[in-house]
Amino acid sequence: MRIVVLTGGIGGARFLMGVRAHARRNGAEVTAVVNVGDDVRMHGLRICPDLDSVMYTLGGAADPERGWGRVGETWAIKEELTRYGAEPTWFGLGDKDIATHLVRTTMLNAGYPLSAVTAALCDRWQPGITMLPASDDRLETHVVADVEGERKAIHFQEWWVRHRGEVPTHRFVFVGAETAKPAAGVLEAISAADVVLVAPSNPVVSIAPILAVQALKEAVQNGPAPVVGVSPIIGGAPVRGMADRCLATLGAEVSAAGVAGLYGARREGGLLDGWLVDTADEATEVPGVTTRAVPLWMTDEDATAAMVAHALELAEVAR
Ligand code: GDP
Ligand code: FO1
Ligand code: CA
Repeated sequence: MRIVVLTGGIGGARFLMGVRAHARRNGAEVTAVVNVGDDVRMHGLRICPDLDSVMYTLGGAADPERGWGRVGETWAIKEELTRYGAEPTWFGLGDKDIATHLVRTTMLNAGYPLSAVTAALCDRWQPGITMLPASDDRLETHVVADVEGERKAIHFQEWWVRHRGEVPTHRFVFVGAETAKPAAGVLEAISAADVVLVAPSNPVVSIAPILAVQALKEAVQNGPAPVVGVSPIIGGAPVRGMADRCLATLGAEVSAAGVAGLYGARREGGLLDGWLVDTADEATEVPGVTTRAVPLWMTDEDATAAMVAHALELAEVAR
């Protein structure tokens, strides 16, 4: 069996731990198509937060408290940069993490596509799945917000890390999406998939930028595999992070039904055949989508693998 997962960073990485556990028990192959909208260049380095969250988590090297970056990190370079007054001082790059960005940036500067660079980095971390960036082309999430009384478009990282999303926010723009193509291997993975899972990632800034790559979205919508999503919202709130702010900006309800409404039913031109919600949201109904309620707290790998088994079962039913 071939499983493709559309995913963002921390929430998606936890979900992938369960997908990998399930796949190991059942002999399945897993490909993650990872958001690149959060990517940013800082101090001359290319940083890919969602790819790194997935790679470090599956490689057993992620910091479990922060959720991003490396466990056992040190911050000597950040302190030195601060002493130089080198901007941006609001973004924390750890020493160990910087090694990843150095290798990545050197390879990108030498002309390798991000997909090849990601594969090279994964040679070290052995995530046990194939990791593909959604696109090898530039695709960056920018946020139109009022900052100190002035409306402007700022990079997603500036909106989230510098302003904690606490500025009047108007919309999200995926810069480059019109021309970005799916990365090498993405369309092949989708057309060979037996099932496509949408991780319980942020629908607005993790999954939407992936689907903003038109050919990728169409491959999922028109492909042979059933598509099952997992709700990141439980009982009307995100488990962690900024999804509530993002959904409010779009005018969408912060609920399992609200997120499914954004994705839409595949048979009505949207994305989903099936939608997994938490037992707290049992009453959720989504027109045109087969919905099932099971526990969705990713407390450990076994609980998450059980979620994945439910998602795969639902894919059969919703097919
Ligand atoms: P990011 O890119 O690092 O922000 O991570 P993702 O976009 O992949 O995932 C963020 C989402 O994961 C948030 O909206 C959370 O609500 C969701 N999430 C985190 N932990 C859990 C969990 O245990 N269960 C569910 N259902 N969602 C979760
Ligand atoms: N998140 C923060 O809240 N503060 C930081 O200084 C920060 C630095 C950082 C560096 C590398 C990296 O891969 C991620 C980093 N993050 C940081 C996390 C990141 O901003 C977001 O959580 C994700 O982009 C959302 O998916
Ligand atoms: Ca993200």
